[in-house]
Amino acid sequence: MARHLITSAIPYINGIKHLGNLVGSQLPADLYARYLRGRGHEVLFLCATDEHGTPAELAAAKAGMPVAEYCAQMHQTQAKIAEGFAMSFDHFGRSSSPENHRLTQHFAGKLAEAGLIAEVTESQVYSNADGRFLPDRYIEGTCPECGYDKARGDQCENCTKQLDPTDLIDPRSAVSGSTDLEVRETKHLYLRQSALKDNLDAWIDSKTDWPVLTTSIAKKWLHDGDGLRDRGITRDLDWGIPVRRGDAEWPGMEGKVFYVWFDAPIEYIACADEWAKANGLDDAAWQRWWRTDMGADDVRYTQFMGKDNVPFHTLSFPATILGSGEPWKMVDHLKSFNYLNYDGGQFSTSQGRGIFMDQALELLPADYWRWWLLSHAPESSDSEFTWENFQTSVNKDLADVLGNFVSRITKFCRSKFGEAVPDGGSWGPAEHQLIEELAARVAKYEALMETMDVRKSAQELRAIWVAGNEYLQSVAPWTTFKTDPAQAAAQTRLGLNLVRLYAVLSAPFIPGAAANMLTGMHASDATWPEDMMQYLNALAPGHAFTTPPVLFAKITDEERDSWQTRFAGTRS
Ligand code: B3M
Ligand code: ZN
Repeated sequence: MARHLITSAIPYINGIKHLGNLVGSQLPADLYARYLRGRGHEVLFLCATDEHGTPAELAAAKAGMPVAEYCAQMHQTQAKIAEGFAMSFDHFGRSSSPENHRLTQHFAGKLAEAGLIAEVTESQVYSNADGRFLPDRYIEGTCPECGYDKARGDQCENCTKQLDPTDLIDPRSAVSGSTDLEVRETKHLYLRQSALKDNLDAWIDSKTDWPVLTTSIAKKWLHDGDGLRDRGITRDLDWGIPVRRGDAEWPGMEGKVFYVWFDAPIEYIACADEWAKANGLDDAAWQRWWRTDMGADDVRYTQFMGKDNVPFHTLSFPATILGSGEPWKMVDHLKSFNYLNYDGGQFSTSQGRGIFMDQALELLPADYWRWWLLSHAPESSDSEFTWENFQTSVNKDLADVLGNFVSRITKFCRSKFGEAVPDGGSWGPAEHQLIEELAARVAKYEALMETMDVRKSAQELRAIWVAGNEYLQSVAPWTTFKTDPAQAAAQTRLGLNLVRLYAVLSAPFIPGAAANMLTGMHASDATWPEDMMQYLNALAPGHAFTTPPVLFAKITDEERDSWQTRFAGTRS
């Protein structure tokens, strides 16, 4: 048994996330957490809302609410939707928590002690029309790197380049659209990341098992000219974590807050502290996950995120941790994702294009979405959601293959033997061949899940379902029954045991259906299979079950067409 710390990129508070956000972070993280728990490992799976910075301020202003109130409300909303998608977080925290305030100020203090903070008087864009400085998302313009014309002041969404507002070409205020901008002086703190370049380089080089997508982005920004230039970690904003040096005031920085990307990853740590407090545990309980001097040395830490978040996790956050000189756990594996596109274009929060998490749950239960998203995860390249593809995948994989298998075997048993595992007969070559095939496939499935090959894992799981279906089709207990009821009983016994096996193996992908299958089989023991022969004998003759209701309804062509039309435009 090992200990696994898992974090998902923490979603911005500024609205409900779309399915593209979900598949790039929370969902695969949940898949991995559920799998590892299923294998008997100790898991701490954390996520939170990312509540500071300009996105929060702008969204609250749009909603006409005080920002603290907006965040509290939106946190509840996001927590509820995450629950709807069956996210098995051990804690869903808030980056605005007192724990994160304390820890962020602590890190700033340590970095200052180490000489890694510079106080810089810099030129910042000031909007005369708005009467304020325009940091980050308060300003938009053209990306100097790739020419994208809706780049934000903090990052270009198109090419992932981290930006400063003054880098933008043809800048305009995101608040008023005004181009009456001027550059004024203001004092800010800079994290001297460049001083840590060699450390970071060596650290990234040591991560030989990282996906190419992760290392290539990290290396690109590390070596690409100004990739690792020192970055401002404070802002002229009202909402955020006040700039302090540990417990002490920071002279000259009154009224300023830390930059959201400085405090957001620190929330991964603070969230563990929140988790401990929420569960009445002491500091040692969370520090054993995060402090290598408190036992976190044997923790394996995996992060999940979309590719645009990679630079912050491979450079900025590690710079914060390394620079502190303290024994904090650093990430072991960083799984990143490309983008999911929507029906010929991009999912877009700002434009309301695509399907959002709340809308998805209004149409169908979480398992339908989880299965499609994970089996089409944008791993090696961007992938695309189309309603046709979604319909095909749900109807074939979930309804025809898995759902049909479960319903066929349980209904057949009920009609011929009653709702209990039947006795009699014995297993012959067909059964032994199936059991052998399953043992080999499950081993492959495990290997793919260990390495977080999400799509391939889904394919293997599907092949495991197909194997059972093909077995049932070829031995046809309904035909056998006419001539040899004892043999049909043996075949049915294996089929019923397969339902339990499928429930346990499928739970990381489709936890809802898996739970229904286990309940139907009255199976209280959901431990992972070790010995396949033994496992498929676990539900012994006489063991009662209840024929489960239909697991997955097919999506009709009418439904598909009406949804496609309904989601063709943009959300207001
Ligand atoms: N909130 C960006 C996002 O939601 C950002 C991630 C923070 S991870 C520390 O995509
Ligand atoms: Zn760009």
